[in-house]
Amino acid sequence: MIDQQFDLFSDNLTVKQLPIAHADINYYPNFFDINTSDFLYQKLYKQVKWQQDYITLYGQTNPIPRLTSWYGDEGKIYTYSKITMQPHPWNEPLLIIKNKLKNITKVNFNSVLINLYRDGKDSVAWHSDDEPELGENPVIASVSFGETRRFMFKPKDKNNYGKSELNLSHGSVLLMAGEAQKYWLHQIPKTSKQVAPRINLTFRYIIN
Ligand SMILES: O=C(O)CCC(=O)C(=O)O
Repeated sequence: MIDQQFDLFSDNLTVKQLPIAHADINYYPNFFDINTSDFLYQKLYKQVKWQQDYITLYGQTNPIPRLTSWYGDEGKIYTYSKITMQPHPWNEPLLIIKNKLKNITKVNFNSVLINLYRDGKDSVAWHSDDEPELGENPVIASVSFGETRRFMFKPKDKNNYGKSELNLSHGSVLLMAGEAQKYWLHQIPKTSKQVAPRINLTFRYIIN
């Protein structure tokens, strides 16, 4: 990873660039300080309207291995894996995060998908965030609170490039841009280790 250090609006932010082809991936390990991260984790854990969704594959319906929720501007509906989500209105902790993200992105995000990984059995399988409502080459800001979990990338074209991974820690932001969603898949694998819960928020811009 390539390290840089610079000041943004008096924050002394460290940013690491992940050198993977066709993608613009930047990781900010301490985007939120520890006290703010603890505060936001608690608020989100209690206030988010968590739901359990189900997925049907080959005629079998199973719960997806995490709880989720979708917040955003009115009318910003999101569909993935045949699950359609209607937005809840923004709440206070989400607006704090969304506003601070403006320091590193030029995007006024209009929605956010929130995941709660309750323990090591919770995960998200290989996928890319390439749904049509996100447009071409979306900018996605992925914010993590709670337990550190492995985040892995692999190329869609198996003949090209190798896998890449990093650990997403409490208070961090991973910014995915460029052609990241076109060329790469990502996942949070399960772990057999005893791990505490983790909340992840992926801020998005729905174009329609
Ligand atoms: O939890 C994460 O870091 C990734 C979440 C993710 O990939 C998604 O919600 O699409």
